[in-house]
Amino acid sequence: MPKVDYALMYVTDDSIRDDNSFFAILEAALKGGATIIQFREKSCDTATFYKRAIRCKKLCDTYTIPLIINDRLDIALAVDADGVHIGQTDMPYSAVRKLMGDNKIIGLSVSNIEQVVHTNAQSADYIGISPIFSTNTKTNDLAQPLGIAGLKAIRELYAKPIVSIGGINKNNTQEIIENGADGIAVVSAISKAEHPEAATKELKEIICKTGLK
Ligand code: TZP
Ligand code: MG
Repeated sequence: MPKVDYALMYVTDDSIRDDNSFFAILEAALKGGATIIQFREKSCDTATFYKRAIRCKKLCDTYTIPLIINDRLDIALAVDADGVHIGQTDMPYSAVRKLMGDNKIIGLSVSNIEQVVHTNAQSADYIGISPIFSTNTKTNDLAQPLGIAGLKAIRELYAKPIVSIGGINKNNTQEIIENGADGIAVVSAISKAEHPEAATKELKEIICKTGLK
């Protein structure tokens, strides 16, 4: 398993249907210092998903930044992505591992303590606390935000990398890192910023200044 830097994950914004803008923002995130990319599509057809995934992979390779695919194991395999990010209602960890092999990253979203102590999370390469704060970006199936208290409780129980997602911006990043997260995952803080590259740089600076534990 390659060593992965989870400090700043840019999760692509599936509301951006124009490819030029979509890839311009992805490249801005890469230039600004995103350490890992998660490609996430929720409603497009498989052909569109695949086409974008191939382009994401090429672009991430140019910057030597790992690419994770949200939900779709088949797409992750087809484009030789670095890993996959699964949710609680996706295929279980063991089945995903069997298909992906030992050298790929598998991340799992957790929304409560029971899910953290479960073998699926304990076996995964990292977990995503989902959500840490409320957000307008994801409206479907969104659990109660866990907040900083939830992050602290999960940190006590989980030894592997923890990434937090949901409502994260430059004003709450420091607090998240200080309380034990190994990284933040953001959509709108980058995709909706007036200057996505500068916004990424700013988040990265906060993370570096705070210092990962
Ligand atoms: N999963 C939990 S919250 C979320 C996802 C994909 C959306 C996060 O978006 P934002 O804009 O960073 O709050
Ligand atoms: Mg999912």
